[in-house]
Amino acid sequence: AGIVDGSQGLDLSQYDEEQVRLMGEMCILLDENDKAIGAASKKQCHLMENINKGTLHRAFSVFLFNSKNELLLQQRATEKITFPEYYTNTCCSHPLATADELEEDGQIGVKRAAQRKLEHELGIKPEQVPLEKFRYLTRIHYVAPSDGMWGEHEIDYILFVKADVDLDINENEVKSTRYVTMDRLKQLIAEADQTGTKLTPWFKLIDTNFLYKWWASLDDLDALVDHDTIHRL
Ligand code: DMA
Ligand code: MN
Repeated sequence: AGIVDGSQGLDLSQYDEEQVRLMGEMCILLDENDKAIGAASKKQCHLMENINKGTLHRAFSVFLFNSKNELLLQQRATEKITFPEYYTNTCCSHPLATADELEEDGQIGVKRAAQRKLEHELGIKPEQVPLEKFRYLTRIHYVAPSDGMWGEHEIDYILFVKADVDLDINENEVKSTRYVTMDRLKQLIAEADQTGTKLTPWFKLIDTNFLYKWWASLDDLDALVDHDTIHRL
C-alpha cells in the first residue's frame, strides 16, 4: 500500500554486509489497531520515506532481569544501521511474517521472536528463557527518526522476563552489556547528556512512562498488565 522500495536508488554499500542482509527480513505490517495487514522488508519498514506515509510494523522490546532484579542493558553495535552505539533495553527486534511469529494467541508469535533474538544477539539459549517465562505488559505505538533516511514507526510489545542467563555476545549486534539496579539506571539516564551516552528513543519513552513502576512490582505484575490499550506515545 504505497510502500516505496528504495532499493533502486538506495546504495547500502557503506553499511555492514550482515546488517544489510538482515534488512531483507520480512516484518509484519499493521494498521493503527495492531491488525496485521501484510508484510514488507525490514528495509522498507525503516525508511522515513515510507514511515512518513504511515507504514507501521510490529516489534517487541525485552527487559530481562536477573534474580537480583537487576536489568540487563545492551549497547548496540557500531554496525547497526539504526541507532548504532545507543544504549537500550536487553533486546529489541521484530516478529517476522511467518506462520509461527504471526500467531497472536497469548502473544506467542512475539514471544517466539523474542526467544529467537535473545539467542541471536546475546547468545542466550532458549532453554534459559522458555516461552512461558515471558510476561507481556502492554503495547506502545511510537515514531522516531534515527537519521535522515532511517527511523522507527512501530507498535512495540513490551515483554519482561526474569531469568539468570549465560551470555555469548554477537559482536555484529551488541557492543557491550551491563546489569543495572534501578538507582544506577536513573543515574545513568540523568547523566546521559553530560557523559555523551546516547539512549534509544523507545527506551527513553518506556523509562519515562512505565519502567520504574513495573520494575518495583517485578514479582507481582498482575495488576499492572494492560493487554487492551495501545499507548500512543
Ligand atoms: C527494533 O529493534 C525494535 C524496536 C522495539 C526498536 P532493532 O533495531 O534492534 O531490530 P533488529 O535487532 O532486528 O535490528
Ligand atoms: Mn522497527
